[in-house]
Amino acid sequence: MKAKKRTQRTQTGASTSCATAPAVVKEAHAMDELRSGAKCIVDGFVENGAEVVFGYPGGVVLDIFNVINTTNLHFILPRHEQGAVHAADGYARASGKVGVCLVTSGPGATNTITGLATAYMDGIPLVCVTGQVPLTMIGNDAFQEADVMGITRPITKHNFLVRSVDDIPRIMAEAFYIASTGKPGPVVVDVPKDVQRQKTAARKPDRVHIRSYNPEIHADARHITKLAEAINQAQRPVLYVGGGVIAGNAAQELTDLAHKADIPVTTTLMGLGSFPETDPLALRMLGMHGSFAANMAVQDCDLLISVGARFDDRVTGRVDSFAPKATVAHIDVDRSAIGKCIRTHIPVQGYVKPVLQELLPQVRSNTHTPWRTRIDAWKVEHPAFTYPQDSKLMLPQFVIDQIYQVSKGQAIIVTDVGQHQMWSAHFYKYTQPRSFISSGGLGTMGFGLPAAIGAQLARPNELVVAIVGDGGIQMNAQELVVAVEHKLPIKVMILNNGRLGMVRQWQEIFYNRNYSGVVLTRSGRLVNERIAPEQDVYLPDFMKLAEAHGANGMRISREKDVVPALKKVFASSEPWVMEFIVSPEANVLPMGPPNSSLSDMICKFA
Ligand SMILES: Cc1ncc(C[n+]2csc(CCOP(=O)(O)OP(=O)(O)O)c2C)c(N)n1
Repeated sequence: MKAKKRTQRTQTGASTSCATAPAVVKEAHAMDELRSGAKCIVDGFVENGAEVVFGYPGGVVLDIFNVINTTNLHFILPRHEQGAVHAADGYARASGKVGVCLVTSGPGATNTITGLATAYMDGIPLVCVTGQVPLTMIGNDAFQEADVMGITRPITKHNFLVRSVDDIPRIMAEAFYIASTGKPGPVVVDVPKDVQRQKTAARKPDRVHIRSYNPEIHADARHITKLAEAINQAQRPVLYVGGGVIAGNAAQELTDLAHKADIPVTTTLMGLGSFPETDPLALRMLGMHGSFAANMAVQDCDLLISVGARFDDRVTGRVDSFAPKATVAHIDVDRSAIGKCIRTHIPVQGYVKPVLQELLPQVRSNTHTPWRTRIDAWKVEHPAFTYPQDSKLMLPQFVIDQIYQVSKGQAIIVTDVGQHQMWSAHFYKYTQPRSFISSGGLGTMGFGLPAAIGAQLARPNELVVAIVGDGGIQMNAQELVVAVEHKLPIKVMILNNGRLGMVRQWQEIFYNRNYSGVVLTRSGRLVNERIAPEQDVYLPDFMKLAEAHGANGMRISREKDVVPALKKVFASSEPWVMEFIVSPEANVLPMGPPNSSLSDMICKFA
């Protein structure tokens, strides 16, 4: 192939040349035989460290599928491309490695969109190879053609349209590099069918160099010193920690800093597990459904140190009244996140791990006894987290509490989106990074089951528990068969309240109980405001669904059966679906009404 010089602008701001360095091609010619583009893609997965590929076939990727089974790659066939991306995402979150998926053009590619956007919002490294119609047919409305570059541009860190087979080894290396460096994110490689069939002698370059994309970021030492001085002087400091600490493998350094300088720590949903929630310094989660102590501490602190968090609106509420007394410091690898939502007084751009390592020796060993005493009083005033003890119906919070007790806090919890997600954050205490996996930024229902499959593949010897709602599980329930096929012993816990619970909660509070479009009963209407657990009016029948997919099932509606059932299922090496019939009217508390100040949170309903 003759290498054509073409330069394209990327979302990363990088300007990448799609031409292969002639020297590389020539050298390879001399040494090795030619490979097809399809083979280069599959080899590219292996050469760049992938072990598991989640893929779904179709016309324009048949050449790739023809060679993928000649490698040692562990190939998994999810039953929907959305499932493939979420599974790759769960694998990436649980392992810290790049998740990989492979899909066909047109509908195969468009089915990945929600998964890519989910990964993009949470900064998860993925490489997604999409087949494309032949180069000559692009733009002709060819069969199964979709403008993957156009569609994925705003929801990926970068995307490539491969125009020359000679570029594939280099582009594959660049895709993995871009996905995993700086703030991680998903990268799409769109490969036309004719390019897959052409031959090349090109090989993976020794090193990746992308003009205008330089993720080798070294924080300014003066900014770190300024932050250390602020920490040494602060009377009421708080560490506000996000998923960046987990992505940056900096949980130990963060914990060391908190202990050395005696700084209370609150985490975002994505930051759960970055600091042990059992530690006396833990304030637990902050924000809309955060703990009273965490939110009050943020509102009253004189120094707020954000580490790998992005001041999301679910955290800040009204930004003009967020942390009003604080000097704000922000450590983040992503420069664009600093100062985006909130005025930052001490910006530190850099990878959190080396920044914290450099910061630590400059920080004095300290105690903040009056501040800790005030915080302890908030913890007593509204303990994090509680639920009513006098409910007639089984409460979902109780079930999660028991999951925590029986698993001894050692499970990897993967959630879907809704009330159960927040309760999983409240009633399970996380002490290890990568032990809580959830779609935070996009809030994607349907994420939980496939992500749990990915997590179990990444961590085969650990207990993986998917906590899902009866609504969200129906969005990707087909993936259950994958767990059975690959003997993945995931435990799926469906908290069945017969409602789209989180939406019902908002309708109860903000729409005068007009329960519109949220009831998941046989009639689709509210038969009885408080459905008795024995009344089997919910559809689908999740036990039959489990059976149809070859999984074990168990339905539980009495509190006294929960612990023995959990013990049995956690000891099993098979996949299980457990359905808990829970109160349809439980609410997630505390709750900050949207766009209100953190100070105005509701801790109890009248
Ligand atoms: C794909 C998608 N569609 C819609 C929503 C809006 N939404 C957020 S929570 C929720 C209800 C979830 O219900 P369920 O899965 O039963 O969980 P629960 O809240 O009852 O725990 C909905 C519809 C969403 N987050 N994602």
